[in-house]
Amino acid sequence: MIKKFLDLGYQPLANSFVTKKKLKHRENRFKLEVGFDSKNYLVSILKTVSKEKMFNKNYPYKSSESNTMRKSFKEFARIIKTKFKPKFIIEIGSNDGAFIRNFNRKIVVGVEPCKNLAQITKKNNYKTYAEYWNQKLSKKITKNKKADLIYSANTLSHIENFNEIFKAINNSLSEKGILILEDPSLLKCLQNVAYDQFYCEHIYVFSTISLKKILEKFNLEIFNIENTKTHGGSNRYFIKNKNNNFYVINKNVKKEINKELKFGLNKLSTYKKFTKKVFKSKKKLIEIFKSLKKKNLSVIGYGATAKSCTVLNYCGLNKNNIKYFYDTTSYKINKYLPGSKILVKKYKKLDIKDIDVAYLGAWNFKDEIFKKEKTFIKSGGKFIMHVPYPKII
Ligand code: JHZ
Repeated sequence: MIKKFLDLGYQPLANSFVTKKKLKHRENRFKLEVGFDSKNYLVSILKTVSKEKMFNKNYPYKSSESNTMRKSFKEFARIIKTKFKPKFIIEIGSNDGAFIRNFNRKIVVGVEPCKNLAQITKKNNYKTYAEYWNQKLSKKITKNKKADLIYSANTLSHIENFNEIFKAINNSLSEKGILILEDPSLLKCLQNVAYDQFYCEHIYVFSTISLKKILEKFNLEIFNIENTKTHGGSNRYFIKNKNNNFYVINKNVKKEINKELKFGLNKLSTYKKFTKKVFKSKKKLIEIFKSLKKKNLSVIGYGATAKSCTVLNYCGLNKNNIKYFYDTTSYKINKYLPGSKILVKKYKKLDIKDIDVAYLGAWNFKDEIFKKEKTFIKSGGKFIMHVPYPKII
């Protein structure tokens, strides 16, 4: 039984950036509500949007856009090569190739339904299937050779049909093959009051206890787990078929489960407490923007993220609060953020002569961004962060 615990209002599709021509058109909106399934411990949005509406040839998000992610994928690829020595890898959701580009073209295959992104890796001569991952595709890819390793980062939380996904994964793994999933951690999301992890694309935010239950249905189990810093705190799950006795279960798994149970991720009351914190966060953020307006300060946004879409629309912030956003992604530039209709401009180094305060939409890249903007900070420039609670820093 799924119980709703959070209502984030009517939201546009988080990555549907609006062109100038369509500024006056009505946008597609959907009710963004989040619920907890007390039987499976799964947190999900209650109304989903069809995958074709979100992941198509106009998908703007590129994993390679940040130094942090490029480095993280490179480092993990190095570890994979030394630790697992895979001869055949499949990546589900290969995006613009930030992960697969670290491997020899002969041993890796990408699956990416957003054709504009698949085009990038194809151009770089990486075998890429511009299709949605499913059983039919998995059979085609592994007709001659099963995969030693399937990797998927920030993708499984976007796919609704577990049955199709995990059956396809089971079809594709070799006897000793493993699956590695990397997705935002529900524990971190709650600890950070990062309610902006909920938007149309994030159907689920997984905990270990929920993922474990899903995997059991497909005879799969987690044999190791690592906490990573990416996207505000993620988990990297190392998964195997129960018949694969090549790996032993690391005690990290039990540790993580205990941490989650101690926090109460198995109880509805925990999510209700989170909701109260979200209300407070919203109130405080609105207050901050009001006070900046009173002082007549020049406020812009930094990083036109999907996450910002949730925050801006939930808190009712618009171009009266934030003059424009800076972003480095070419596809987003000169378009408007969905719902709030704030213009996205081509990134320029922040200059105290023009800007007093920047709202950090890409708060998950705080360290990278603060390093880049150290001159602005030294000259007295400020940032607004809304996690773990709204403040000016
Ligand atoms: P970032 C997307 O979410 C969507 P978003 C998706 N659903 C998902 O799960 C995560 O990614 C993984 C810009 N930027 O990564 C680039 C700068 O302008 O937080 C990006 O537009 N300057 C698949 O959109 C945005 O910020 C910079 O210096 O919430 C970051 O988006 C840096 C570092 C980033 O993901």
